[in-house]
Amino acid sequence: MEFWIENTCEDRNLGGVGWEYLNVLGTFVKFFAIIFLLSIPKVVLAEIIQIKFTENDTYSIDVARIETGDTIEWLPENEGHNVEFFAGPDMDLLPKKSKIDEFHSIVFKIPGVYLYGCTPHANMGMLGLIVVDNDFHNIEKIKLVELPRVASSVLKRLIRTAMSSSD
Ligand SMILES: [Cu+2]
Repeated sequence: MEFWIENTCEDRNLGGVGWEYLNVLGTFVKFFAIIFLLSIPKVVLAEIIQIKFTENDTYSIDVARIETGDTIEWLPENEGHNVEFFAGPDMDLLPKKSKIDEFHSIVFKIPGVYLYGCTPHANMGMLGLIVVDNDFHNIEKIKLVELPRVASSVLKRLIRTAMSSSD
């Protein structure tokens, strides 16, 4: 009788050790799974948005809403256009201007609103807005950018579009 009880206890102990081991292993697996899952979205969510120069002297996307780390590529699919920045969250550090008919690519790292246009056609309203991280902190400065009448009304429309889809 005594022997039988001892034996059961030993079995139970062994079983206990086994479960503990599995629990520790499970915790490790969960820990690394979480770390893994947390690290994925940052990589996957960095997007590339492509904007074309159209035959109507416009940009195919006039209001682009992106996140920090996203890239915008401008594709010179029609001739005679480029990209020049007029305003942004950091006025001392505006993205660089592109040459006419050249492919251009910029990674946006500072949240805020950017205004750009085509050097030869901005006055006619060939403008684009980029909103990074839904951040409108510098929108008043964007509104103050001086442009000729047609361009100025285009800018107002772009700002309305950007702000109406901001939620
Ligand atoms: Cu142009």
